[in-house]
Amino acid sequence: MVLSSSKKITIAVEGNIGSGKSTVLDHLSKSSLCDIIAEPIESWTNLKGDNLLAMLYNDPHRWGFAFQANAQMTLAKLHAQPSKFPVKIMERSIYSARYCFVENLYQNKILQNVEYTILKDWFQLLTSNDACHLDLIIYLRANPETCLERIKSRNRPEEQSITLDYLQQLHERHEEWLSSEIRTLTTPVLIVDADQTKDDVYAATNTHVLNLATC
Ligand code: TTP
Repeated sequence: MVLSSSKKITIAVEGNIGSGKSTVLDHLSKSSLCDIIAEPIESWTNLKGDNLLAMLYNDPHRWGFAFQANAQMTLAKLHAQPSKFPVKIMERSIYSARYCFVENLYQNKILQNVEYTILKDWFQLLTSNDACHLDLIIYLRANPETCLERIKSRNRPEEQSITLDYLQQLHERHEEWLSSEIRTLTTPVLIVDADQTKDDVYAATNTHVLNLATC
């Protein structure tokens, strides 16, 4: 990819729950060239006093639509946030909320047809202009077993009920969306083996991001 020096670029770091996105973002935040936009998880665990993330896991049929509507909106706001740095790096994007989480809830019949249609229509509207444009997706591809281990060791209270089966499903959704063999996506994707050590993951992402930031 060739970029003029004044062109700003936006990268999304994607991957299953527990694949290590926050760790990679923390590491990239040490570069003075990158503006790091963390996932708005606080606004999901404390939405004017309600913990929507916990409500989702406790009763997905009741709260799946509300959670995904809110996730879509909060992520769209982060896409629209301007950056002073050459590279803006987002944890997740409106696209993984749509193509991984909404899709998975629908395939499991947790979202009803009408809820799925409404979420898709909002998604079309929110992504119809350039505000949600991505120049690169970094896909941290990890085995669902690795993700489960990391989720258990970080021990987020809302995520106690996450099963290996759920992570395998989400892994499939990420693969369908991002894997080079099956994807229809036009945004370039850098696939990083996220089962490696942290240092190897950092090395694989760093070189790429810094090359883009300085070219
Ligand atoms: P992730 O976005 O995967 O964030 P993470 O902190 O688990 O990432 P990592 O370990 O790689 O640093 O998920 C945060 C929580 O939000 C998780 O419980 C899944 C949930 N979630 C949804 O249910 N639907 C969504 O659309 C999104 C974006 C997240």
